[in-house]
Amino acid sequence: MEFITYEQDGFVGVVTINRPQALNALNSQVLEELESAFKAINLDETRAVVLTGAGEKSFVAGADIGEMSTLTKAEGEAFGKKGNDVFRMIETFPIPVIAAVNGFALGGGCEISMSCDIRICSENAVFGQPEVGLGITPGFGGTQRLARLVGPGMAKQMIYTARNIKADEALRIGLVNAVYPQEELLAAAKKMAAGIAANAPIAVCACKKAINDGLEVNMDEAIVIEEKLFGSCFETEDQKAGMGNFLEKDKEKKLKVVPFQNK
Ligand code: CO8
Repeated sequence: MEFITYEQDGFVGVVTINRPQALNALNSQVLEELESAFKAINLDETRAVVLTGAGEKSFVAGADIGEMSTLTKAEGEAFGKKGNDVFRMIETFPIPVIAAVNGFALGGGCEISMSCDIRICSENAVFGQPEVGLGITPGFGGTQRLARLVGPGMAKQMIYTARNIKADEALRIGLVNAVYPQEELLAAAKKMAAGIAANAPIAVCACKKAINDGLEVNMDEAIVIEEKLFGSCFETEDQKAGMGNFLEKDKEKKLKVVPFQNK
């Protein structure tokens, strides 16, 4: 692949968008390679993924403006669908994905971070949806995910004004969970991912599915989704080992981590 690198670090996979000469802007090729990179992740060996951008300046500076500049209405819609399909695949990826936002996260960059489960960022990170200044709407899920994450009032303000916000404001409005010095960001993301990976993988995947699916339906349906996923954890090796260790009162024993059973 030309624009995506992948590194396996224990149970953690690190996907890096590597097009620093264009501040990691997303063109069609980057989107296709991202899709391939995620589809190639071995879920027997990987329990959490970190998504980041190459360099110290930019996570992703948006969709590629040069590529978009000459699109027709139909081509614009198709480009939006391509991005939406890839981002939805990340959002529904069976294991947690942490965005380590290491600089600009504008337009499609903010949008791809929002398709991840968790966002942490560097002190120099800048978030924004500048699309209305370019004569378009956010087209990779920004109108939907930003409103769900920070509430419709703040999302509308950010989108209508096209004003960028810095890391401290992103933290204040709940767009990111934590801010780190640039040099500590990737290590912090990997540490969080490794912490997730040390927990029972079947249960972690079920939690992701329960939260994601539950947010799309009303509470009566949502709690049924949780009940079914809760039930699906029983009789698994993780559940037997996890509860067995507790009942044995063996403080030395960690939760036994076993390969996925329920993919
Ligand atoms: N697309 C293409 N190239 C880009 C992009 C981009 N989004 N961002 C930066 N680049 C390129 C620049 O053209 C430049 O290339 P070159 O060196 O060949 O001239 C290189 O990256 C470095 O950029 P700058 O010289 O501009 O660097 P600065 O430090 O001066 O500025 C900024 C950094 C502020 C990030 C600036 O580059 C910028 O404003 N970039 C555009 C940000 C933006 O508007 N992003 C949103 C794009 S729209 C979008 O994402 C919509 C998503 C939904 C699409 C739906 C499809 C229908």
